[in-house]
Amino acid sequence: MNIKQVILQAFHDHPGQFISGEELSQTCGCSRTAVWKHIEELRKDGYEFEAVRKSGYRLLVAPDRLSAAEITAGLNTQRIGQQVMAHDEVQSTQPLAHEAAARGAEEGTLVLAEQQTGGKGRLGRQWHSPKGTGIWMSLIIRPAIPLPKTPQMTLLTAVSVARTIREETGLPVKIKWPNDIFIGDKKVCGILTELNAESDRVNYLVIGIGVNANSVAEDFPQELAEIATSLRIESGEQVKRVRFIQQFCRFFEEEYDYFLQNGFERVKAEWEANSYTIGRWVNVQTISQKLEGRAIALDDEGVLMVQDQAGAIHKVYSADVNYRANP
Ligand code: BTX
Repeated sequence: MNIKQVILQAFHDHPGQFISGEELSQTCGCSRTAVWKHIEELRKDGYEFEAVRKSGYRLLVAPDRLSAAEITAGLNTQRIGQQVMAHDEVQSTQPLAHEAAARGAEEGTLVLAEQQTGGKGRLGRQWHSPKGTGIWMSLIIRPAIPLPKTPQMTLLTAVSVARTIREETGLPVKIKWPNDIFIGDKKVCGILTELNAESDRVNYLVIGIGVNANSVAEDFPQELAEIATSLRIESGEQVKRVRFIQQFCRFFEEEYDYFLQNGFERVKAEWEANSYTIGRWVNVQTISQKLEGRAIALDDEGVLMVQDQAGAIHKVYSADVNYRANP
């Protein structure tokens, strides 16, 4: 942690309280003048402090800015989110995360940006990522799991995002197989999992997560107006993005550690309990096949099972799924 991070951590540990310059200088291991300089820098970053002679400093307002210091201060995890690379504007956080992972970035590293000019969806699609309104981030993980199990990480991520949204906003979210989070019939979050592997060994995964947090209706281009929504539009309230990310990291780590030790069963149960897909009639389009039927469950590996009208059960590994009226 750098000095700014240590100072923010101290204020986080003492919410609403004054901390003396002397105490801060001891905690940071630097002079009181250095503490003062860092406080001034934090002020320029948008933090507001009250300074009272003899009492010290008190943090009044922290900006909703996605900085490494802000996210790591008060983060309650062992490794997820402990390293943060925060950018203002990038094309996409995904290639940056791949580069960082290839250079040896630790598991749990987050790469995020206030704006993406070329945000990526699946299959070459685009992800609309305007400035300051959303959470556009890529998480690096290095699970020791066989390749066929890697799609389970997308489902694990979806379950963790869904829980974060539910607990932070109280909104009723549903997961659409495999990677979208919906509120009502509109998409509020998309997940893009990319893999780097050799023969049967996973080197790392980069999980891209895009959450429309504080977008208002005018932030969406016309083609998204009918299909996209944001947490703010749905709840009427501004989302504290830093807190949202911290909570996501906590839930993800909890779910991930449990998964590494005990397997997929819990994720499967939570996914099914929050599913938009299970029980619905769907049109499935895979690379080689078109299929109509009812989505009935996930199998033990996380593969979607669809039963056609003749009663045959098909396993769907990777596909686009559209919803249709009951026959
Ligand atoms: P997807 O292919 O399932 O969804 C992309 C489709 O969703 C688009 O074709 C469009 O119809 C719609 N869409 C585009 N932008 C939005 C939006 N902001 N809200 C709702 N719907 C939208 C989903 O792919 C995976 C998205 C991952 C995004 C993250 S952000 C951080 C990371 N960096 C990056 O470039 N991508 C990931």
